[in-house]
Amino acid sequence: MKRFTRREFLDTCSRLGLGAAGAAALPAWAREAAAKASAAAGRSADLIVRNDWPEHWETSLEALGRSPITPNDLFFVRSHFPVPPLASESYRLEVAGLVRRPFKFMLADLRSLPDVEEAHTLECAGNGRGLYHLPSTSGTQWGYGAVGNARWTGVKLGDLLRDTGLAPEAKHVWFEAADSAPLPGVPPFLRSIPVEKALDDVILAWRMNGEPLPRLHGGPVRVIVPGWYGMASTKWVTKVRVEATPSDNHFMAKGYRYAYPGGDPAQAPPVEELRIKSVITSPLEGARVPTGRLRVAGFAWTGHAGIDRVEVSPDGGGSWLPAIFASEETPFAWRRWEADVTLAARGPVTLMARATDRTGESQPAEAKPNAGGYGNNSIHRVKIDVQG
Ligand SMILES: Nc1nc2c(c(=O)[nH]1)N[C@H]1C(S)=C(S)[C@@H](COP(=O)(O)O)O[C@H]1N2
Ligand SMILES: [Mo]
Repeated sequence: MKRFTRREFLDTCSRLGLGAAGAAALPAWAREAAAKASAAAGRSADLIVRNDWPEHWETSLEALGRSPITPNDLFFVRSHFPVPPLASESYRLEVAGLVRRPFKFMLADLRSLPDVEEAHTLECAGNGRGLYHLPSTSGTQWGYGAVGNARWTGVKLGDLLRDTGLAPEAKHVWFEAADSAPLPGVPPFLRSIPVEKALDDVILAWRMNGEPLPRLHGGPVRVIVPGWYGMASTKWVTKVRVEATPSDNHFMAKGYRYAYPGGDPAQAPPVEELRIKSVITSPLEGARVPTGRLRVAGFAWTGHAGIDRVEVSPDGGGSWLPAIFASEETPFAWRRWEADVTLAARGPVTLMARATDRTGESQPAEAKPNAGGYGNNSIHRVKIDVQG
């Protein structure tokens, strides 16, 4: 097992906000988890490591472009704390709070219920943070690949809640998880969603792309909140707590808010639904291509509105032509699109892709920067070089 050098150890502690004093107090299980994570030498070379531990791993655009379903070992990872030790055999999911019949489910109980398998796109709210222009934003400087699309298998949370029954005052569903900061004093990751969303399409998933849910992605069981940014999809969920009010946890009240410069922080709107967005996965930045016809391809995704169209510009926004969809439409899964452009002249070219949803909302040329660096859905520009 890899040993932490003192330097790595202190770096990790400072990233966790623990300070040097914290390092000495780090419990053995956390040190072990850290060593295991570092030993993840099997990690695919297509993952860009933005932070080693806790894991902030991003998928390269080239890898994303290979298939509409992102394979598990290429799927981006974003954890606030170390992966918790949570065994399938002893796993329990408690459903409590404003329910008529509180219950503790074992994994086998969950698996015996009718299941669904649905492809949903998961995007970190901070995806694209590193691409915002000034003012600079703190947090992991993600590029384009803190997003992926997987098939999630599990039970509909609504089915479970209809079984346990809801009290009339039930308005919000809180998700407690098994992960925690290695030291006391740091709030746990705890988010809630409105009960209407919980009853509608939320999945408690134990399989990802047909395999048991990997621990890095929240195994044995995680929440998938379709159409919302990734922070809503609690990994390692251990308790579903039905309450009358939303959670006032740090990650609800302070984190994940669109705090625009000059705005009142108390009024900052919460980060919830995915914004309409598209990326170009081919060609890649810096590609050298011959004159003539070029296939441009990528993905587009959004929240409840659904995608209406994608347009591609072969000349930095001077003209736009429609892309065609190359994958089926299912709710909250991205769609692959393609367009053939003709490049007549040699020289540098800026390709652009712009998606529009069914309410008519299009991607902005530049998304409005906000203190947390959330929701960057600026139009993707790819500079290529057309050669003879
Ligand atoms: N318990 C728990 N759930 C969590 C997180 C976390 O740190 N702890 N991170 C959230 C965030 S910010 C994102 S973007 C997604 C990332 O899921 P992934 O690592 O499977 O890609 O998980 C969410 N669920
Ligand atoms: Mo995230």
